[in-house]
Amino acid sequence: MSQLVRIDRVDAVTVITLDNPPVNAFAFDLRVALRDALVAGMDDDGVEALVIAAAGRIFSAGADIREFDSGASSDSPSLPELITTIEDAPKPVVVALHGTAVGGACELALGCHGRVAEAGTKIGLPEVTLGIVPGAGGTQRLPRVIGVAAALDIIVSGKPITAERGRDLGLIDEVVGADGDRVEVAVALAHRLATDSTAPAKTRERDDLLAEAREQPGIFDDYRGKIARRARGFEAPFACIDCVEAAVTRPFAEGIAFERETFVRCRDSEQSKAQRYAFFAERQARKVRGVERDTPELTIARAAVLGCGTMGGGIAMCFANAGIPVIVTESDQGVLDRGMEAIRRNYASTVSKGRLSSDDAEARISLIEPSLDFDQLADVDIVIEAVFEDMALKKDIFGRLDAVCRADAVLATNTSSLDVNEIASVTSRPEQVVGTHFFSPANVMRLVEIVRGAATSPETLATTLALSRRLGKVGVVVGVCDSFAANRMLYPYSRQAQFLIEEGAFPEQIDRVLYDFGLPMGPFALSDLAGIDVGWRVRQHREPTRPKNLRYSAIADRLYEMGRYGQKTQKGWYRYEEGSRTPIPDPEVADLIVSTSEALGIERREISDEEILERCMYPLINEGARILDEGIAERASDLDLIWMHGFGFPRYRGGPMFYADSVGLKHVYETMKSFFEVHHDWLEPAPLLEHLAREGRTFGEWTAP
Ligand code: T1G
Repeated sequence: MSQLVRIDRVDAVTVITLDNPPVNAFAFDLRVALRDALVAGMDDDGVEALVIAAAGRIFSAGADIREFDSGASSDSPSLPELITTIEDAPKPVVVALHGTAVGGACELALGCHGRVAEAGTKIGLPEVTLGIVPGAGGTQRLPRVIGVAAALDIIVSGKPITAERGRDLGLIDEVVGADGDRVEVAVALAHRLATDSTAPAKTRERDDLLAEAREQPGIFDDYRGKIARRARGFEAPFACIDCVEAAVTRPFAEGIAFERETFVRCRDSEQSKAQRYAFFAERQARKVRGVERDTPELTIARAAVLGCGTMGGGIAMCFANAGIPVIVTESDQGVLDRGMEAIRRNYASTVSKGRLSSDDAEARISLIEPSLDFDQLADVDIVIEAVFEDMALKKDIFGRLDAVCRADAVLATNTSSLDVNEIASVTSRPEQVVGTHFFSPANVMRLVEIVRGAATSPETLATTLALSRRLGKVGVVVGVCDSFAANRMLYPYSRQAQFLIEEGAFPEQIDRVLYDFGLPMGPFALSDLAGIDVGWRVRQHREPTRPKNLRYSAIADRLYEMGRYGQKTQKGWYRYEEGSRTPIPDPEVADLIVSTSEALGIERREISDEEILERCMYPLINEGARILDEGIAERASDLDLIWMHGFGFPRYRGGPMFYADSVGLKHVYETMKSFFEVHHDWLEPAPLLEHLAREGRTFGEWTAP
């Protein structure tokens, strides 16, 4: 028998233990081994029932995603075939779940005649996050077991439930406490089912919980309406609803055929390729040059955040949300009180949306300790400085931190653009200094741009990467350069957007194009949200180093001088009604734009949506190529994660670099070349882009030398 499964006998029950590290993914070989073990058990007269369990940290992560591109995931015995074999078995089959059981693993459990799970086991169908629908009967069997409404929530959100919730819903027969033995309990259940005179119940034959939904056919359109905003642009969530609807409106055999057809269509779609790429990109980002699996890391039991402004407050909430006590300091009581008030308001709004209980909110707030006492930082494991973006101020603070903090503490800065090496140079421990650039709102956006200084040690990086995961963030390591990777790619994007309005477009046209492309908002609405005054201050700060041959559009400066700071003043690129965030085009801005063109001697022209998309996207991609060439980022997928988790770039497009590969680098290069010939500016094609385009290669294939 294959090494991938172990067979044991407990009295008359065969126990099949899956063992395919690291996550017991149902790759072809494991499927064959499981099939053979099942057949052997079925054919053995001495066996009255079977239990399927698994070795390792988790039960199983489901189908092997890497087999999708090769099509091996459909090779026989496929998962659907295995599950039908189990469901139709003449002897009861009971599953014993632990850790995590998702995707095909949850579907396998649904085909079993009994389900036991360890307390806390995560059970779910995350396929939608990969741009697919469950493809092994999940959309047909889950509603039959727990009802349509609960099944829709699990399948369309992709979020797992706990074993305890599963028991309450009727999915799990028995939950085993920490002191119990899941296999023992499963064997006992299997024996009981075997001694029961009736044949094992087939999930597919259950219909009772579908009846209710048949009475309310409108629930599916209601559900489509309910998710329309958050699932905008994604195909899979709606395909999932179609499949569950088929479970209600069609006989099982037709429903399962519809699910299969839908699964194959989604699996082969560009969206799913992008979302699978994003899944593996998130795993790749944890593999950083010089940081090994066994690189020691500092455990963060106590943290501190310097500055309780918008960013500092949000970062403190991240620690509290992860259950880590955090001190948040300020130099002024009034500022500290306002910062803490903002944190309380933030939690109150989450509670009011039903996303957090007020007890949990109180528990988290109690983990945040406001303080004016700098010396209190003497005993924390990490300090994240989040004060105003000024080098002199940051250097002063890091000098003081170096004196006060424990020798092994990590000193991090939330700077979004300043030289981390220069900040580290004022300390005696530059190897423990690192950039941790959070994105606003810090308690929501999942990206942490981890800036590796010249002296930052592998231990400090390992500590910061592990901490990012604990905070529920995606940590991406980049090197030191002006504005690192995220903002450095943002500049050419927003620059070209501003030049396009000088040449003939208006903010609302450009924002519509980028919004329809899938971004949460266009560059002008984003600028109004971030604050035109903030952009003005950054420009003032950068002015001394701005290359004189690189002019920038002065319209934003005019808006600043007119006191139009954006949403905060209800006037920016757009105007806003009192209490509303809906941008309304403002004739005063349109006039300013037209008069600016005249003043610059620019004859305004019709600009197509296609040119707008390319003129904004391609310079951003081009800058990404420069960043890779300079070794500031290790791989293109890291830049894609930065854009997906930092700026809300649509996951179904895989990020700007993956998008460029899907468009074709030859086209991106040729287009950049034509832009450069016309507009010059910051548009010269990057050498790496030219090189890959000439060789017909992709950013995805490129690896750092
Ligand atoms: N297939 C292939 N490789 C996988 C995998 C999978 N399903 N899941 C994880 N890996 C790899 C991962 O790339 C990493 O590799 C290592 O395992 C450890 O993973 C028919 C069609 C289960 C919550 O969407 O969400 O079933 O980087 O670091 O943090 O309907 O892995 O070490 O080389 O993430 O402990 C649906 C995907 C599949 C779950 C564990 N399943 N996995 O998290 O470990 S589609 C999923 C996860 C399906 C059926 C359909 C997580 C995890 P490497 P890790 P972790």
